[in-house]
Amino acid sequence: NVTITIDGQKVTVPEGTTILKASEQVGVKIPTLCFLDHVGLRHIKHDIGACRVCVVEVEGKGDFVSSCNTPVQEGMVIRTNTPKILAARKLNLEMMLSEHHLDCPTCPKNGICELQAVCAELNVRQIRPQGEKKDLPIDDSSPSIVRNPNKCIICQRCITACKVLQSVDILELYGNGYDAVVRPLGGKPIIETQCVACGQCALVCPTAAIVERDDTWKVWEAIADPKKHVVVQTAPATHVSIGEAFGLPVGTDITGKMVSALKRIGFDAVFDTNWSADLTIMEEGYELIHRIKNGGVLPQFTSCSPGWIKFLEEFYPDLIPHISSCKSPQQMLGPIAKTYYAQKKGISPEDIFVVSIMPCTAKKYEAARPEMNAAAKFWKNPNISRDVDVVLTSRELIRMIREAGIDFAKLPDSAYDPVMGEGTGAAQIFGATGGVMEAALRTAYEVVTGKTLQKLDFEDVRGMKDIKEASVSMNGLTVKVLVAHSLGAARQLIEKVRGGELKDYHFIEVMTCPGGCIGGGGQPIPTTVEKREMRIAGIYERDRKMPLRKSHENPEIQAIYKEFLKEPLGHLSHELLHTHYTP
Ligand code: HC0
Repeated sequence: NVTITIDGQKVTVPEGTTILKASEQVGVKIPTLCFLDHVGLRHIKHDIGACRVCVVEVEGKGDFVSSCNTPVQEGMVIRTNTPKILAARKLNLEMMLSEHHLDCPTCPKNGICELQAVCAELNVRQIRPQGEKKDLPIDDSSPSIVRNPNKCIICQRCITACKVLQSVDILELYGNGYDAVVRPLGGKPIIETQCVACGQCALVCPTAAIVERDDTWKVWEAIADPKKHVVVQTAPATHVSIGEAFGLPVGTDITGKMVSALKRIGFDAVFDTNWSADLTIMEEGYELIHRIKNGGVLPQFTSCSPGWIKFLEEFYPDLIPHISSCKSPQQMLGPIAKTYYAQKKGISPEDIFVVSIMPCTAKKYEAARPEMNAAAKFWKNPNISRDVDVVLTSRELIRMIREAGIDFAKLPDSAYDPVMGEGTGAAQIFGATGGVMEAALRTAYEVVTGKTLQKLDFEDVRGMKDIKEASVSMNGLTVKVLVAHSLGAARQLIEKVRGGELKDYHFIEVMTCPGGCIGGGGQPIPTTVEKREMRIAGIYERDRKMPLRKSHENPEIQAIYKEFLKEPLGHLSHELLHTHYTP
């Protein structure tokens, strides 16, 4: 241990602790801008000390030091708030602002910008340096994210998220000094790189240099069109994530309020992606059983996280035969809305407009994939639009609720609409890492053994450990499964699959983002380690309270098989719910 003095207070901390972290222990909050330690996985942190906003004075050292990356040493005497330090921090911020486009009222990060917040905290009231504003082109080539390099403050958090967390590594720092810029490799448009659209860069960007593409206007227009029957689906993770933006405790189950808000916004029907998550379990569970019985390619990989699919296509195309042929729950609900629901309601599928509320930026990309137009093929009618017309992230829905003047916290609860409104606890846990696997095991066990599963909670696959493992005995066969979240962790696993080390495993779940979808790139900002864990806790609490906790017990799932699909993996399922990827 090391004993130091911070602003006159003595404190003892473990060796290696940074000045920033030690200060927290004596109740001193040092402002930071480029520093990042809120990924919560594999100790990933980003402490390049570039912004110089966290500087402090250490007695005996001439210059100020950045506190985020300076470890304490025995006997250090540190000052964090002398007039000289405060002036230096302000000047560093003013230099940044002198080059920054100060269009804050119309900026997509207005209100959640860290640069704005730090300036407010440090009482910055003037900009003395004369800097030149950059005028670089905006890159909106991706269906998921938009990059505005003019707003970049070179903190390089996005590079760490892309390279270290996700192992995708398509961003680089280019140039020096004023000309320095973070850009996709080689200065290409994002769409021409191996970007998987996960949006983790947007989640950690302190300004609006990388943001989600805003598609809210398309939804307002559809709702205003009297000819359109506009339906919406809500992803599992959104059930516990929207409330925090409206002052409710992180992880609060706001399902009923979210449905009320969507109805007030004007949607004609509100459905739950939890319903189609249950449908996915039926199809994917039967697919797994089929592969095991018939010597199919194993281990089977989950296919619901579109960043993961893109990652495999880009980096491991030889492993594509391992991916389940099931579409994701989002992409199952879309074509069912334009076929089964359309028929049941007597609505022309041409008039149905499907909106998704997702925690994920990659879902925008997924919906835009060319093969996701099963409804048009089913009806042989090119006038039917894509299976899912518009995907909005959690952040976009939050903006729409604000725009509509809805006092979210005071909303009463409403129920989802019938046909695709019911979801089980198994579907709810899809939103957390390990949840798809746990849901699949709950159903597979009962289907294979014909017995009732006594203990529904598979604790081994829960939690923030990056790679998790479980095994379950079913009629003499030990089914072995693995779970990974973040693409960096997934890469470690699938390197082993490629090397033939995991031959005796049956099923692998991969979620692109840390913590699973509750940590998705479209989630409320900031998404810290603590928030990820609180959202996960909210997910499992909702599961515990659900009257039905196994996908095959969902009465609306039983109904669609009886009335329409007939059986899992049947002819109609293949036409509407499955797809294939070309290596
Ligand atoms: Fe997820 Fe999904 S669980 S990917 O994380 O499978 O985005 O929440 O909607 O589709 O259901 C995201 C979340 C979904 C899908 C579901 C799956």
